[in-house]
Parts: sequence; structure tokens; C-alpha cells
Amino acid sequence: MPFEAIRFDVTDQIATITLHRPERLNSFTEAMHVELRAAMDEVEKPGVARALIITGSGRGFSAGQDLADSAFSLQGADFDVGATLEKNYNPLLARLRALPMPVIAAVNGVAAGAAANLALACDLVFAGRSAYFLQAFAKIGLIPDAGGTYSLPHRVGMARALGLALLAEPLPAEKAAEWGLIWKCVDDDKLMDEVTTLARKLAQGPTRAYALIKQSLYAAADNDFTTQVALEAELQRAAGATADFREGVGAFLEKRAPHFTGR
Ligand code: T3D
Repeated sequence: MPFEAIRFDVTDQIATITLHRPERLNSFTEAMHVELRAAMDEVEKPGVARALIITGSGRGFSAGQDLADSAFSLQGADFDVGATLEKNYNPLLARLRALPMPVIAAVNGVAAGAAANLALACDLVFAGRSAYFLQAFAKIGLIPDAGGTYSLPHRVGMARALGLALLAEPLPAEKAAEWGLIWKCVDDDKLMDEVTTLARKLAQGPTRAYALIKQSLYAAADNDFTTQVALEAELQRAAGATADFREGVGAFLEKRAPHFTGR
């Protein structure tokens, strides 16, 4: 399908989704969600990609929901904010989490509202030094969504989660990294180079193992110790049955660099 609200590219098995409505700070519309679903359909096709980057066009990552999008701004009698989450945001979050490859957010500027939390739903979050995260919801009488009420306390603890959500003040990228909310803050002009170099490396890595790592760590938040170590054994069994495991051990013993195929 032709893309307008996003840009979509796959090069060397690295898929890149660029939120692309720079005149509206890449805020999400219904049309953008339709395109995001189509892009995710492509990324999920076997053999297409082994890493995914999500970033924004222009000076921002995204300002979250487009508050001027007709459904949102008109607020007719049957307007249901929860329904949009169920239809658009929640399935996207689930797909990113389940995607059997690393997903990297390259936060190139402000990430506000649902966009801040979409970024936090990615496996590795890099942000440019001038970027910031804004839980803007309370300013318009909403609660953090797109996974924010889950990811914030898990990542930074309840005190900071409550501060971010109730005060709705910008959190600069550097502090976000210091707090452990994101993986790394880098100079603005180095952001895309650093993320692309990393994506290239990951796309040549043991993709099956990366998928199993995601699955095991995301499950840990909801499991008790006994359930988690049982899951580890199950997923390690799957990792141990991959060609990449055989290649990794073989390469180590032969003192050469491994050539992983993602199988
Ligand atoms: O059902 C559901 O879908 C529920 C889901 C809700 C999820 C949410 O995301 S709710 C939160 C929505 N987002 C916000 O409340 C953030 C609103 N935006 C801002 O507070 C500011 O724009 C920023 C702090 C993000 C950035 O400020 P600044 O000064 O860098 O930029 P700006 O001048 O405010 O914005 C640039 C333009 O983008 C501007 O347009 P203009 O005046 O030049 O024609 C502005 O109106 C527009 N824009 C920014 N954010 C949005 C937006 N237009 C529509 N929706 C936006 N969210």
C-alpha cells in the first residue's frame, strides 16, 4: 500500500518505520494507524526483516494522538477513548512485543503522550540529547496509556512514575537514561548513525535467540520465580535447537567470528 503518514523501508533486513507528519509533530491519526498495521504486516513476513527501527520525521519523534483528528476532536455522544486504544494502540504494542526480532526506538525529538509510551514499548530506546519524554495526558484530563501505566513503574519505580504522570513535565533524554527509562542518550547528530550501526549488527545476530530473550524477559514481569525458571528451561531448549547455537559454539571453538543466519 502507498504510505503517506509513515515512511517504510527495508534495507539489508533492517526495517525502518518513520512516523511522517512533521507539520503535526508526527501525531497519530486513524490513517497513520492503518499504515502502521500494513507496515507491521510486512515486517512480520518470514525472511523480510531481522531488526526494526522506529523513528520520527523532522524535529520530533511524535506528539502522541492527533488531538485535531476528527474522531478525537469532535467527541460526539458515542465517543469512546478506550475503544481507540483497543483498536489501534494496544494491538500495535502487542505486535512490537511479540515481534521475533529486536525493535529499536530512535527518539529524535519530543515523544509525548502515547508516542512516549510507544517508544518505551520498543526493546531498546535511544534518544537524541535534545529529545524529551512527556507524559502529557494529565494536561488534557487523561491517564497515561499505550502501556505507560505498566512500563513507567516497572522501569523507574512508583515514585518517579507518579511524578511523571501527575506533573506531566518534560523528562530530558539524558535524565531518562540516568533513570533507566531508556537504554541510551546520544548526541543528536550521532543518533541515526548509532542506531543504524546497531541495527545492522543485530540483523546479523542470532535472531531466534533474540526473540526468545524478548519472550523470556517480558514474561518475567508477570511470573513468580518457579514459573520463570521453568520458562527459561523451555525457551533455552528452543534456543539450543537452533542452527545459530551450533554456529555460535562452533565459531567459538574454531576461534573465528560466527556467521549467524537467524535460524
Ligand atoms: O483514544 C485515543 O486515541 C486515546 C489516546 C490518547 C493518547 C495520547 O497521546 S493523549 C496525548 C496527546 N498529546 C498531547 O497532548 C501533546 C500535545 N502537544 C504538545 O503538548 C506540544 O505540541 C509538544 C509539547 C508535544 C511540543 O511542543 P512544541 O512547542 O515543540 O510544538 P508545538 O508548536 O506545540 O507543535 C507544533 C505543531 O504541531 C503545532 O501546529 P501549528 O500551531 O504549528 O499549526 C501543534 O498544534 C501541532 N501539534 C502538536 N501536538 C499535536 C499537534 N496537533 C495535533 N495533535 C497533537 N497531539
